[in-house]
Amino acid sequence: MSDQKTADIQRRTEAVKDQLIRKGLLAEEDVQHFLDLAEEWKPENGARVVARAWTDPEFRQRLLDDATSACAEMGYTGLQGEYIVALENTPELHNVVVCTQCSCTAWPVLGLPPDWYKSPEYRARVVRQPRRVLSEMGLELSPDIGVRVWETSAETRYMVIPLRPSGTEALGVDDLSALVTREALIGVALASQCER
Ligand SMILES: [Co+2]
Repeated sequence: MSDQKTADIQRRTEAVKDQLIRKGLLAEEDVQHFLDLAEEWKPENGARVVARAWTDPEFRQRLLDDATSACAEMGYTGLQGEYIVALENTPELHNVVVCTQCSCTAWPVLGLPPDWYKSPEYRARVVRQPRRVLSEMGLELSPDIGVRVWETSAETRYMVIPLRPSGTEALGVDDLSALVTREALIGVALASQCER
């Protein structure tokens, strides 16, 4: 590392974009198209998938069999969602997702990756010390619950189906989906009744 001052991300991004456009490798419309698409990629989509799986057993089965198609059925498809696999938490097993290489997520249902997910620390440590990392992130799992870490990649994008919280039997899909955060979809949190 040099101690040379580095411009902030915004300025660096603009500089790279300007160069790509100047060299004819990128058009301004491409950037706008991507930004428009990115508006549609959000964890609220994954939350709706989960809420439906909690309330519709046939959909849940389709999601477990072929999450790509089940998500597409709800309109959540496209770039970085070409092969989605849903991982169901159970009272005995908790799933957590990482991309150790970079920062892959299933964009249509999880949105773009949050900063902590991209951090070298999370990527390296969650593989070796999943319980400890989860605990540091506020999720204490009882020792009798197994933890499975899944390496997502450019080809396979995972989403976690968290356990439905108890006491939510009377809630409809809208209220249920409000319990599911991006963190729960990655597996570093539970679906809770106090979030969002
Ligand atoms: Co990646």
